Amino acid sequence: ISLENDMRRALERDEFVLHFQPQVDLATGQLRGAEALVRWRHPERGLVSPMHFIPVAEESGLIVQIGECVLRKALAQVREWHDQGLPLFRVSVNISALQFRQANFARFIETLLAEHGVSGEFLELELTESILMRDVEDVLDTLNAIKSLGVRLAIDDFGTGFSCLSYLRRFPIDCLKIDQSFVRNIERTPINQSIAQAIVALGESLALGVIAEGVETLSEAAVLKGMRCSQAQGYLYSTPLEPRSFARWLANRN
Ligand code: G
Ligand code: G
Ligand code: MN
Ligand code: NA
Repeated sequence: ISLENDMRRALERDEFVLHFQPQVDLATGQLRGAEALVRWRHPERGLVSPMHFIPVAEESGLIVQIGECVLRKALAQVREWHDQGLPLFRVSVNISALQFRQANFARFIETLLAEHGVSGEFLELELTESILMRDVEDVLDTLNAIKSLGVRLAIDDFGTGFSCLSYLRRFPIDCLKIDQSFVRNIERTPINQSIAQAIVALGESLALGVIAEGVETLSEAAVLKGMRCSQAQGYLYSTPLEPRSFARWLANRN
């Protein structure tokens, strides 16, 4: 059985689950949001990483259905956490190019928010630079329509794509995510320090939030804090957690 057919069946059998990784304020350590990361709870192979199926899902087009399933689950989880009285925070969802380019993508987001009774301010979409670089006028329309719902827009893996920075002027972006390759060993890697510093400065001057990804050590966090990078995400704070562990993680910190 091909991986593609296996994934179709997984959608029918509801085998995709979300884990959530905390995003914290670097200065105070307070929770600021959570990134939703999909996993496949495979009946024989156990928990399968998205690295092993997202590329095939993108090639086959199945990423559209998987991405819809991820958005539904993320919003259902926000609803559930709200109902359980957890402190409110935003959930970030990774969006693939094919998914973003679906006709009426913004309308789809609007419908999902309404269905789950979740306000747009509790959702952030993580887009890659490659999504933004094609069909600029269409992209701009979609971004504006999404923004009008109150949803936040972040650029994932910032600095790794082939972008021209001028798109930051035109597109209603809220946040840059410093790719983890620039964060790794930043305390003893001058080039990474220079790049991260440049992204923080760019964020400051354009009034964008900046979050460092893949922060693993206290020394990496200290350097980023020294640069006045505002937020961080990474194993130093927590790995991605299943929802119940996430709630426990949050309870233990407050
Ligand atoms: O979660 P990590 O744990 O292994 O994720 C690996 C890769 O898969 C990352 O590049 C991440 O952005 C991507 N990824 C994780 N969840 C999703 C998702 O729901 N949709 C898309 N398109 N990519 C995802
Ligand atoms: O492409 P994107 O940035 O969405 O992917 C996030 C990926 O990074 C996921 O695979 C997630 O599990 C992983 N990740 C999150 N925090 C860390 C970290 O501190 N170190 C490493 N090596 N990976 C991390
Ligand atoms: Mn991401
Ligand atoms: Na990233």
